[in-house]
Amino acid sequence: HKRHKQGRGEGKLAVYKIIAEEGRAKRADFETVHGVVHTPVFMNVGTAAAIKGAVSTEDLERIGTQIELSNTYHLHVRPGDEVVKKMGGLHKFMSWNRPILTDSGGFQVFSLADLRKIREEGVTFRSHIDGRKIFMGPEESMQIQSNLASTIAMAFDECPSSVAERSYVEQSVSRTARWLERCKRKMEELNSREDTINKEQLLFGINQGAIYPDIRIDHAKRITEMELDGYAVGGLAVGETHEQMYDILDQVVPYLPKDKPTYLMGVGTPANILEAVDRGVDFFDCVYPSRNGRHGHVYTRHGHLNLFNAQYELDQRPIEEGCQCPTCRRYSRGYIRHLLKAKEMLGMRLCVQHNLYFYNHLMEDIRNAIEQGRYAEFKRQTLDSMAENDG
Ligand code: PRF
Ligand code: ZN
Repeated sequence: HKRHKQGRGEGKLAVYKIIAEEGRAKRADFETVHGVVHTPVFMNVGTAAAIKGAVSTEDLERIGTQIELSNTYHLHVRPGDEVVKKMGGLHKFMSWNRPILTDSGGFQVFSLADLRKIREEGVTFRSHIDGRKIFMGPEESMQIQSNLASTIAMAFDECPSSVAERSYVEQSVSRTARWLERCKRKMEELNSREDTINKEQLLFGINQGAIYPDIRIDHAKRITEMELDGYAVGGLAVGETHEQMYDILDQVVPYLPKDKPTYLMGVGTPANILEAVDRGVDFFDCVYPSRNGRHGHVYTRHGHLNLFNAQYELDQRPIEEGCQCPTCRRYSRGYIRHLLKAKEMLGMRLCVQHNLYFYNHLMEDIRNAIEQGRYAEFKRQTLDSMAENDG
């Protein structure tokens, strides 16, 4: 099934090949028009077509980033998706030629914008930049993502609060399911247009249902029938406990197609990722490594450090002994602490680079462990070791 059938045209490249399995954990290769993604993978977050912390796309290549994630909402507000289209699409605009996934805007509208109204047609909100009134529905989101020309577009969804009442979640999820049908139709139309930059743009559906397993399972069955290119679990890591999140994954992932990518949106800590891989997830994204890095908070296999702490003033060791990232190959904890305290941009940049490398490298170790059938052991050891200094 090399080329998935589309409404019109000759179909698009989306080959998902499982290389190894251990329990529910999958090690797969996902081939797209912009290259292969080896999963499990952590997507590096560049919300507004930039990794915060002054990390360039050249840096990303150097630290082993396979796929970058940007946001429909942010790029629509600034500089405008029409501008990105005229600049040749997001890949050319950012000078990044590996895969890009764009989130649909749904989640960002609910979490960032001044939300006005959700109706069957879509959502009306005010931009967090200039207060301008904007309407976005499934068709608008697909149009914007088509203009951006990402490798993978996400469906336009609503992410209800983790504490939303059952009756609200039921009607929200059925609307999200109807929105998905509109997304699919619109995407097929856009992919068949002459002036579309990426005519092989893929569409991932998003499972919702808060913490109600039966609503989630019904929705998962419904969207699986739509034969999309991949499936995400949304609406998690939004205030529920980690145990509740793992429990939902245990119950829902088995209803999503095993022979397609599974993406857990907005997750998470290294421990969350290790647990979710064990439950069949193979795509992740999260702002933690970049956001924490900007605050001098860095990850190591023996727990995290805060480089603002006085104990690192005269520390000549790298952030992590043996780390092969561009930061650790060259700079000491003491020097980076000085940069951070002096508010030199380089301090943030060095921390963010290390953290992204840490996540990318953790994923590489995860992939190797699954291939070698020692994932259970790897997960246990890594969790134990990372907890050492994290109390
Ligand atoms: N929907 C979308 N993007 C998201 C989420 C979601 O539910 C989440 C939830 N963790 C993060 N990003 N479209
Ligand atoms: Zn490092």
